[in-house]
Amino acid sequence: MWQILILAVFTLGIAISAAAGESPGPLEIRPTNQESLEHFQDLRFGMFIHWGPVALKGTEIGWSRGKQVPAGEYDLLHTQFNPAEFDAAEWVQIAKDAGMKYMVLTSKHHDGFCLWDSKLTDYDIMSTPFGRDVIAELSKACREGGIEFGTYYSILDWYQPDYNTADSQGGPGYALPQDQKPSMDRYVEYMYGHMEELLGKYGPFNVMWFDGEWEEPWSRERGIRLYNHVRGLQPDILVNNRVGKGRQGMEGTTKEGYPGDFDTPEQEIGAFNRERPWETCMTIGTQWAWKPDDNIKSLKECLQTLIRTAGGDGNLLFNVGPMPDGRIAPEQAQRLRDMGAWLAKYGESIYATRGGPYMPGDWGVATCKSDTIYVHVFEWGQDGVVLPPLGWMVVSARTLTGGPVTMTQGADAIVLTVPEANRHDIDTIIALEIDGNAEEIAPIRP
Ligand code: JFZ
Repeated sequence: MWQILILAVFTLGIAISAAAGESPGPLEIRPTNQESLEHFQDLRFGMFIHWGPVALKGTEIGWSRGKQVPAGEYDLLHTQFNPAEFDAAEWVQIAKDAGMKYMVLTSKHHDGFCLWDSKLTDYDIMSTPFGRDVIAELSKACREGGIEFGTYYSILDWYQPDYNTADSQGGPGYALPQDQKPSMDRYVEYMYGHMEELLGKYGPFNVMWFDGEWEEPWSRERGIRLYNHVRGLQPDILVNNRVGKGRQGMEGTTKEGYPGDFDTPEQEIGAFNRERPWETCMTIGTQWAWKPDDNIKSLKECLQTLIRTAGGDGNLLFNVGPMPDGRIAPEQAQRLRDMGAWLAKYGESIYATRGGPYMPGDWGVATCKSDTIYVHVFEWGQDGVVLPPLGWMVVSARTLTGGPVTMTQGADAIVLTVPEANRHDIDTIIALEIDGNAEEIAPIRP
């Protein structure tokens, strides 16, 4: 009995100190919600959106502040931001037409501007001539349209004077009162307040996608606490690895002992990895935010990026930067619809598949689902595609993309050929049915 009493007092003590925001005891990272993670992996393809008043300038979001656009000018762009053509249902429709299953919007980028009605700052969408809550409208449209919704949130904030770094420039007229020193603790409270607003008013989200963790004021401890805090607000949410200090380089893998449910390679396709979930984020053009006359990737590059990502067992978060008038540029929307038209035909070889068992190469990639392996061929060899044996019998072979396939299987190799007339410039897909579970075959290097 007395043990229970001691335990109760002890637990209460922890609860009180945690509620008071005191530094808690040992820093344990809450375990990942596996169900959420597996569901997320099945989605495979999402829309990333970088947007804010900077679209008026056509320069990069956050990074152009104090560079191409003087900070004083950048920080006042919101006073002219009036994207009258913004239609959340239209964005959701474009995502759906593209075959995307989720959406992640910048709620706050490095420039500190908030795209929702925040009670904690005036530097938000309600202080623009537009005056409509973008996160409210988009989260609602996503819910109605069957698209999962999450937000990007930058930890670093070059606007808030409390975010205390050498890079912090503060906004004009937003300096701290004379008697106040910048306080990272106070800034963290502000961020926690934002998490409560975002998840409380617009949630649930599928993902909280953090960024801007690399500067000096952020620490391993602060990252773990923020991860646990967000998971406490919504236990089934996923949080990317940029919440903590464990992300390594542009390949975006995570160091042992740091928080984050998935890795975040940026502007490159992640390496084949079935142990650790990952999501590549990549721009459709050359900039995250809207850039007039930007070079848009070809349909072939867009689709092969998605297929290569799936073949490595990752997700693709593909970015568009809407225009200052609120519309997604017609040429970007069209490219996305063309991707969707391909997915409408061949989506079974992408959604809810796992990468492998054949590892990616110049020849192409493989994806698989239960007893089927989808061989995606990009480049044909002299003798067709020559693959190592699987340890299982191939029961049947057919193309998804049309025409016959010839298959021979022996002790050393499986050889696949498709007549030249039936090969496709973007992807020729051959489905192999085997007499076992392809998802359980250890990766094979062709
Ligand atoms: C980050 C952001 O800075 C970028 O604007 C975008 O939101 C992307 C998804 O994530 O990307 C980075 C981060 C750091 C560097 C470059 C890009 N860096 O340090 O050079």
